[in-house]
Amino acid sequence: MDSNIILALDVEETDRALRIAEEVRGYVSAYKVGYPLILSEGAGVIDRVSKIGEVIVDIKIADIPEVSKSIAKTLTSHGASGIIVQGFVGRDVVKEVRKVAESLYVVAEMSHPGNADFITGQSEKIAIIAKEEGADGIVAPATHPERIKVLKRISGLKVLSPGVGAQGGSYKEALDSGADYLIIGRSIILSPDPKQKIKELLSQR
Ligand code: OMP
Repeated sequence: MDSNIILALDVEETDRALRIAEEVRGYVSAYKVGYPLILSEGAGVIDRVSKIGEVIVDIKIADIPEVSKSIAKTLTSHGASGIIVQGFVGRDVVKEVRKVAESLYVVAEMSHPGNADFITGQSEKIAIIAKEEGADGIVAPATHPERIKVLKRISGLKVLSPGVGAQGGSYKEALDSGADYLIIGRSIILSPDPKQKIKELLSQR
């Protein structure tokens, strides 16, 4: 099935992650694996999830360029087909990670309220850097759909948008504002029937 949902596998146990991933196989475009799972179970969990479907690894890389590149290389060797890097750390970091990531996504603006403390004022600059450095997409918030529109126009890149459901954002509004993919975790994972929940979301398209 053609799906625009990226499932955030924010759980701490491999068995649970694999069970959910199998359950919704074919109904999501990719799985996002991040700190909760990798820190609990090790990077080998990326290899295991990647046998079920495409994996975007999200540890929001934000180190100096050389270290960031090394981290991205290791994640790619474990089967990450996409990698998320923080944009606020600057162009040189994005450039280095680009060299080793299959697909690269740059966080331009975040979905939580604290984003406004530092990132909001810089996000348009980050979107331009993402475009100029050849990223495949940016991350922009479904909690502020109007920002999806602006950041997509500025970058011309695909937008991956988190914040639907548990954080208050709307699937339909994010989509209508230009999001290409919706990154969704809790409202699917904690649902009694994750596959049904995904079907309900997709039916709003
Ligand atoms: P739920 O709020 O449970 O749907 O999860 C959202 C997912 O998107 C989590 O895995 C977050 O780490 C991620 N995320 C955000 O929530 N906000 C952001 O600004 C960026 C991300 C991300 O980069 O994926």
